[in-house]
Amino acid sequence: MSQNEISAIDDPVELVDEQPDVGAVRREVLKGLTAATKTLPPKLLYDERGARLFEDICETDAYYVTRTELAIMEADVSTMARELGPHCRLIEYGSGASVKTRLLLEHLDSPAGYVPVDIAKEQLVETASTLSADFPELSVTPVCADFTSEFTLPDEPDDAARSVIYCPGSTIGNFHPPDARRLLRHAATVTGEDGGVLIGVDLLKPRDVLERAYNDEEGVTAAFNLNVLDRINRELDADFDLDRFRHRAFFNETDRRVEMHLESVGPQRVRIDDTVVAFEDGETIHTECSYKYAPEQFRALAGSAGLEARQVWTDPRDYFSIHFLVARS
Ligand code: AVJ
Repeated sequence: MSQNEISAIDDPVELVDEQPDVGAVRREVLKGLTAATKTLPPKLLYDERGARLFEDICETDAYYVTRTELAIMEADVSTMARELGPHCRLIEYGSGASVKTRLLLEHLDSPAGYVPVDIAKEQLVETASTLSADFPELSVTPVCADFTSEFTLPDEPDDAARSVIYCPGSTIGNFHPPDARRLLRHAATVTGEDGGVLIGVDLLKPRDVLERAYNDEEGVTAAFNLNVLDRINRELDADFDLDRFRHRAFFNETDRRVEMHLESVGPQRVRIDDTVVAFEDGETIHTECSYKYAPEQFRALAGSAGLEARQVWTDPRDYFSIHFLVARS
């Protein structure tokens, strides 16, 4: 799926480029759209435009997630930095704009490197260059990859006391619990006995708050969701009519997740390369799950991956949580 090459970009940072190529995207799109229940993997939402739209979502009034997590970071970053300890190498899964990471990096004692991993290449390169300029002492090694499949991490530098995987934003919520467990177990093997996982997890809360957050009045989330069809039109040879799909997001209480779908307006046929996909009126493409946890549920999930919480931080409303997980003794 990937060409593993190291290319010099803007002077100080070197990109490890394992971004899935168009062939990999095509395979995932066709697999998802020809299945009995149509789905697209949420990672496909993050092309260049999608990554920018997600940043806009974070600015909406309704989307409490980013704002709440940032407030927890602001309140507790010193304690977090102390837990992570001196000479810690930080590996971030789904780094995006790295806003919260800045706060952490500012408070860490002599960090031994920062490895942002993200699938959205343009945003990754730009963020890594800016961070590298703002933290001149810090070695920044961006890796463009799909962290749900095999990818290469740079070796731990000799002066690193430990590696910690940072996974903020409730990115873990995009995974069905068995996949989340696998990801956590893999993270535990990457960081080993001395390392850890600092992870943001969105919490269960009243339905109206959740549904508002994924149906903002400005329509940014709708644009973000619909962009995946536009991206498929642009990157593959496809003819989705964006006016004939509608954004739908709702809380599925049984499965404790917010679901995002694209609903067909009327019956229609869409062509992707040589494949024709038929939609019934009202049929949907399921584009995202965003699981919400009770703190003890997440604790149990981490436990089943061999990790235990050394510390958990929340906000006063208990909307969001940040867990520092270490290998279970
Ligand atoms: C970045 C995956 C955490 O699930 O809340 C925001 C993505 N989707 N609005 C989330 C998202 C719709 C977001 N994550």
